[in-house]
Amino acid sequence: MSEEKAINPEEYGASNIQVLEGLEAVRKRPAMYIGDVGIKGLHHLIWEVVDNSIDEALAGHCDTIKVTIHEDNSITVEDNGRGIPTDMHPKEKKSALEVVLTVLHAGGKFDKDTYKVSGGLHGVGVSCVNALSTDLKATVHRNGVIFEQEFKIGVPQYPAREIGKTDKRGTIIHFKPDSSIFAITEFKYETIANRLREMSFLNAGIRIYLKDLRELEDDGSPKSDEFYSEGGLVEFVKYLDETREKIIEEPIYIEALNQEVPVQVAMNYNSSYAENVVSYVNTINTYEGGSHVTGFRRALTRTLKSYADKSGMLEKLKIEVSGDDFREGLTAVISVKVAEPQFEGQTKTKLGNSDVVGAVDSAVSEVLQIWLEEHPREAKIIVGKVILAAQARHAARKAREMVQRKNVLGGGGLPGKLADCANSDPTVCELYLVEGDSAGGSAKQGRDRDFQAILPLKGKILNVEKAHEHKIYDNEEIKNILTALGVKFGTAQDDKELDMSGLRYHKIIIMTDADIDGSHIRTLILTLFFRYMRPLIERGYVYIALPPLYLLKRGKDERYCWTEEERKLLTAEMAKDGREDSVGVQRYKGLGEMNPEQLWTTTMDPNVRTIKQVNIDSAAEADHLFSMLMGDEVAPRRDFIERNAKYAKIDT
Ligand code: 0RA
Repeated sequence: MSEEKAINPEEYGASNIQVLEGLEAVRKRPAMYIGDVGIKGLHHLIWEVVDNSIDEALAGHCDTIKVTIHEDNSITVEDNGRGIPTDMHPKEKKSALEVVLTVLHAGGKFDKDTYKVSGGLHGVGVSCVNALSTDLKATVHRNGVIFEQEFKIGVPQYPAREIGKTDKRGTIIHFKPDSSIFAITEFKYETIANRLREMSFLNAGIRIYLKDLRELEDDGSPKSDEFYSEGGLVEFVKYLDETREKIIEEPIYIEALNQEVPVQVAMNYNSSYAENVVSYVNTINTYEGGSHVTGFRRALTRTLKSYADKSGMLEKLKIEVSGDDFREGLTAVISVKVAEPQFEGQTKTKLGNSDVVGAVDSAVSEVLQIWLEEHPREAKIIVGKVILAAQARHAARKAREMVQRKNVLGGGGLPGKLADCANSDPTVCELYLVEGDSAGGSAKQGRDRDFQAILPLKGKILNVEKAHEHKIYDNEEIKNILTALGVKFGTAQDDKELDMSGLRYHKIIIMTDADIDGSHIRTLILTLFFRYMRPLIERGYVYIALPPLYLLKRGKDERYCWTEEERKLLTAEMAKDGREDSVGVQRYKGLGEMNPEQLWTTTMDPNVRTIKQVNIDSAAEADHLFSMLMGDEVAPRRDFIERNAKYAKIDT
């Protein structure tokens, strides 16, 4: 933070020292309030404001929220709620509006009837957003009057003032994040869209609009979306499984709202092998699960097991059915509301409150048991699927044991195709997964042998989205990846757990050709990591290499470009005398067209390369994307590729 941007107490008046100290604290240690000052923290500002509008909607006073990204990367959030109260606050001697916007945690103080449930992870209130914005303007339509008040880095520029009459109701917050606080100030449309979509599923009946004035469609209108869900979690499950083949027509819906811990669950089974349980506490995605997920699993296993036992279907089965078997091909969304959530775990996204286990367990058991009895045909299909899962798990364990034993007996044998690095410290070592033997050869010659290892991959690896686990042990390329990495699947306690104790590289870099095949192979590899080695993605170990798309040449002047835009700019720059045709263009279609030295200088040299870290922003959205890109249904995939063609061009 620069000196002149600090809050100046003299300008502000001594009576406000306390308020000032609060806002100053936010500016001094923003990460304590919003998590970080990177891209996540930046977007957190929007969630904070939208959460307030959602709370207003949950209290039954608002049904529409509009979010606008302006050209200057400022944001407007507008709702049609009651409007933040504007009357004078007796103790503070200023309007309630000003208090809400300047006093930490003041947000809900005026309204004891509604208890804030939409946010909660940070739940710091709009005053934080205000403190971290160079400019914020609040406009309130309330009781027939329009009020406004403006702030700079949280400091009011004037008391709330009346500016006109209105027949509308609602609150409009416009803010511009402070670039001296945030490392990045560019908002990402997809990140916002994904969160708002999620919000609309989690809060059925609220209409949320998103508009991006930075980006115009071909017809000149701004890029926009509308998110609205009538069916809530049931529709969420349908959305997640859009491209999967469902084995039950309609998702099962469970709700128990009139209790200490309100519980909502929607679930369905599909013909895939993956378990996809997405969980929320107060609409915050709990990636690491926790007590609500434990309660759900317990109830599911116990209730289905008891039904299956009674049905006699398990009698012929020679092997034990395990908890995992009840979750193969399961897609579920769990949403609970907890008054004082305790968040634990590495990323503080694991619910700790132990009383929630029982609340979810009893709600799910009770409703699921009745559902099974009322739907004998569907129940039979589910139990049949569980039996197949148990058998396949048995086969997978055998195959896994065989492969993993062979690896040990073969002297820990690394794959013959792996060109390993000299260094044995995993924290500095990198593994390049390279498409094709010829590019693999160039990479082997071009690399820094000390810490860079190369594993060439031949052709397309198995699509793990559509194959059961035991199949992956038949696949040479996948086996090579696993042995090179040094990871194992399955521990004594848990068939699904990833044993990373032998992990040999902390950077795993996927390097494929810049064409359709290349992007397909990249997606296949990512799917393997997403389904079987997700902790590696979560820890930030997985990257995508970005080889250049073009080489421009004019005499001795050679430059690489990564985007079409860059190519145009550089071509113009290189042809200063105006003759652009004097600049030679080579379009790289494959990595193989680059010699070892070129590959090193453009794509592998840590000092100059750009590599893209793969992260799981929203597990639910990532799952939807993976299933869509790898699933059977062609239409949504084509749709997606077309929608994202602009971005795909840069990447592929
Ligand atoms: C405090 C009290 C009341 C509403 C709000 C805050 C409120 C805050 C925000 C923030 C964004 N949109 C909002 N809408 C409402 C209730 C006041 C009453 O009783 O009328």
